[in-house]
Order: sequence, then structure tokens, then C-alpha cells
Amino acid sequence: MTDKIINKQIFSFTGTESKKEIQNFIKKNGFLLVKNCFNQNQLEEFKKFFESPENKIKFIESPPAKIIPGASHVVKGFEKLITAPNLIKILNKIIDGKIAYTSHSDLHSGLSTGWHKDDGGGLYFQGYSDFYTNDDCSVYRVGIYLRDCTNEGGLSVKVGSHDTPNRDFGDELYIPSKLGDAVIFDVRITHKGWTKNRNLFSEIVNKIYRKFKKNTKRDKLPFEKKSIFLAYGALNKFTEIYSIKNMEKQNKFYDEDISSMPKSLEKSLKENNIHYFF
Ligand SMILES: O=C(O)CCC(=O)C(=O)O
Ligand SMILES: [Fe+2]
Repeated sequence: MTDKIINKQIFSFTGTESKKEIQNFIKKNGFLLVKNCFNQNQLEEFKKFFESPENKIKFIESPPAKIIPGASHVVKGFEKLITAPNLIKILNKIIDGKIAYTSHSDLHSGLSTGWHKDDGGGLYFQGYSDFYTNDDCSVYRVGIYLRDCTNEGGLSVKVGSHDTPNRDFGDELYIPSKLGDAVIFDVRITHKGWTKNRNLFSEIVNKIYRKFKKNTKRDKLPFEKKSIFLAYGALNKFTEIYSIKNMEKQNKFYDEDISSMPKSLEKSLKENNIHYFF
């Protein structure tokens, strides 16, 4: 299956495919790529999240990267992205029943991440021991890279690794994407962003550091990378605890509580029949 995926790139979807086809794919493999999810006008708006003077000062230093955690709650106009029609259309096919927006939303500038899962090491599903085995656990991240990532800079996954906490499981796959595409992946899948190619020695040192949970220095990227990461899920207890735990984490970055969302976002979510917890 993996060879077939890699060679024919059948992980690309347009959103017009049937619910069954989309669900079968993402439930088996843990990810998919949505081609041309956003148009030129939308992309211009998304770039403004990074470039407008009003937002530039909101970025938090996380050397060598800059980030805005909880971006939908602190950046104006985010509803244009959170309720973007093509995105919601495909999420409605991926998720059974009503969609819930988790309020997990990050702007990343110059961020590099090694292999990890977005389960917070289990913390984001605190109180539930079955989140790797229970089919009801359907929380998905949406990754948007504001550049072409044909050969590098995009997301890599370990195919099918969303069913197990074992981080070594699954064949590695780089997902080439273009500006305007969105990668949707199960929060439990093992994935990474851009990382420096290391020689064997440096790789081993890095692994040992990570094993002892020492903070390894983030790599500096040799190109400009701006990306947006969101999370939505099925309206159930798994998505709810994920939302709560993420909001706690996002809040830690700020001196004030950011958990109350802007009225414009709330209105747009209501109009689109999307649930929210914050
Ligand atoms: O750096 C990337 O491209 C991936 C980001 C990511 O996985 C995350 O923010 O959880
Ligand atoms: Fe991640």
C-alpha cells in the first residue's frame, strides 16, 4: 500500500470524492492531502496574519522560530480560515456528525519539528486510556504551508501510525504540497516538519538528548517557512478533552486568559453549524 501511495501519490484529494472514499483513506493511513483547498484571495488574507504590523508584534519568540499559539483567539479575521468553505466541506466528509473546532490554532514562522505525535504524550487525552484504540477518537490537525513544499519544507508522516503509541511504527513518507494545499492528519499520527539532515554521529547524540527529554536546540531553517496549524474533531469526549488541554497549554504563553474567542469567529462557527468549546 505504501509503495502505491508514494509512487502514484494517491493521497491527494480534491474534496469532491465520496465520504466513504475519504474516510476509508484517512482512517487507514491517518492523513490526506487536500489539493487547492484555498484560492489566491484566501492565501493573501492568510499571509496578512504574519505580515500585518498589528500581528507582527504578537509573535512570541521561540528561537529560532516565532509563534502565535491560540492564533484564532488573538489574531483578527481568523474566521476566514477556520470556516473556509473547501476546508469545512472535506472535514464534513472526514468527521461523522457535527464538527467541533478545538480552538487549537498556531501560526509558525521558521519552526522546525522532529518526529512526534500531537497527543501531548497522552496529556491532551488525559483521563482516557483508550484513545489509540477507540474509533470514536477522531481529532484532526490541518497543516497549511504558505509556500510550495514540492521537495522540502512540508510535512512527513509515518503511514498508519495513528493506531499505536509506538513512534517507530510505519513507513516514512514525505508529502509534497503546493501553496494553496492543506494536509489533514490524525493528531495521533507520528509526523515531522522540516529537520536538518544530520550525519550519523549527530543523529545519535540528538536521539540520546531526546530520550532523556533534554531540550534539543531547534534547527535554524535555510529558507522562509510560514505555516498554520489548526485542529478540529468529532463532537465527543475525546475532542473535548483535547480542546481543554490545548487551551490550557496555549494560555500558558500569555499573561492573560485568551480562551474567549472573538465574536466574529463565534458568529461564523454558528452559521456553519460548527461546535466550539472556547
Ligand atoms: O513544523 C511543521 O511543519 C509541523 C508542525 C507540527 O507538527 C506541530 O506544530 O505540531
Ligand atoms: Fe505536530
